Amino acid sequence: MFGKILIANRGEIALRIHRACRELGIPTVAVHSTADAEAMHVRLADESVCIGPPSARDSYLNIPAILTAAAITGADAIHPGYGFLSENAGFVEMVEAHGLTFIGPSSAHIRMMGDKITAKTAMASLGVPLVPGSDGAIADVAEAAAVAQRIGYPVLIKAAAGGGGRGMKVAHTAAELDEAWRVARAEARAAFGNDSVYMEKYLDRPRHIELQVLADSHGAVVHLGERDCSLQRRHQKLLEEAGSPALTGAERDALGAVVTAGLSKLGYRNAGTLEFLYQDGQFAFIEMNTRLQVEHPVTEMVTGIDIVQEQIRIASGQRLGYTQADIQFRGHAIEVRVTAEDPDTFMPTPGRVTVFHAPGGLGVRVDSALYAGCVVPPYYDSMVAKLIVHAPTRPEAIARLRRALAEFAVVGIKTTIPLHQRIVEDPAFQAGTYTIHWLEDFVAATASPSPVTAP
Ligand code: MV4
Repeated sequence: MFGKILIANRGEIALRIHRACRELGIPTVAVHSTADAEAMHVRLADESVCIGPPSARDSYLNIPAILTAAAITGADAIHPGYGFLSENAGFVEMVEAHGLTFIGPSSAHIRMMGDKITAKTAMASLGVPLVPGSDGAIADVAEAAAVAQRIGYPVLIKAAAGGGGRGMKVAHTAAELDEAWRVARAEARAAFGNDSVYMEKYLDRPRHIELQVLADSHGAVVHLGERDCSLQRRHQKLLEEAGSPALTGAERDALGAVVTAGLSKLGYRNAGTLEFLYQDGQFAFIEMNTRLQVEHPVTEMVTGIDIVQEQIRIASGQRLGYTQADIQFRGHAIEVRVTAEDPDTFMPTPGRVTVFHAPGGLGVRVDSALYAGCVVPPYYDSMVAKLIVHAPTRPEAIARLRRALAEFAVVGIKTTIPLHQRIVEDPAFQAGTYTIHWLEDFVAATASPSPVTAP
């Protein structure tokens, strides 16, 4: 097992990783920007190193500074958390070149999944279902027209280097194809420096369902069930559930069997998440994330498995201590992401938190690095807390979420807690019938009007 782990992240996820390390008896090193000198992740870690000024580019993305921090503290492994350097294959290679262990997949698998075309090609060869679409990259608009003709409109042009919704263009008819093609190419080149694009049939009302997997370095792979992440706005998830209200246990088992067999063949290692669109009873793989995800706690609550501890054990070469048959799914879990944003306008609201009271009680978990008196800096992601509830059934989980949201006190900055309170009361949310488009319409219909400014 590792002697010391450097946590290359900040905020709630740095704390989450620290907690896993502590329970495994492993000392931790926090790294931080000058803006985070007083942050909770720095306070709790055994050691801390300042790695640069507030800008993430100069601190949490500063590879030489992070490797130097590992060297001077004698850390032998690095956990990247999510975001920042977590899916940077070049970083993984540098970590390994310095004789350290990256807690995550191989650089080759990160690179393969980072290109959405090679990811899809790999999954197709393993028998994982895909959306009908182009066989790889599309060279020119004539080829785009031919593929669209074959699969039928509407179609979606996506950037190979994209993901998370950037660089996508819909063409509803042949008349719209030329424009969609040109805009998608230009956006892909501008955003990623790579104008490789591919095409898929556009699904008009899917759910976003993802499957969590764990794979050890000896070929054993298990899945930890699915999460339904359909409740998102502008590609930012607001609420996630495990399991999906739309799925049966038999559908989960069938998908899990195909995916785990495929990943074992691929030699994938550590934690991973396969993203699917689910519509009309059909799954279609779209992307794979090779990092720990923000919403991993809902899976932990229903399986009882500490995913971060598992990542650390796997990276140290240990075998999974169980098989798929040992994994049981118990009850229902819901996570809401509390952000430092105005709940109506979504404008960021950094500043000092004067009061912080997290809810508690049976089946309530709060992952947050906030404390009374802390300052939420303006430089980073606005998520400040995750509230996770677990109960035997979905209706009970919703009742627990309502109760916990009412107890949650964050004073000094505006947060999205009032928005979550509105969602919980909505009949469509309670029925669980929503698609990826539901939340955007809900926000438009229920946001309080902005105050009118006098001339
Ligand atoms: C799609 C789609 C419909 N059809 N692909 C957006 C983010 C990226 N990960 C994939 N995305 C989509 N791909 C086909 N063939 C609709 C979306 C999409 C979406 C997907 C998941 C969660 C929220 C979304 C919001 C808008 C569009």
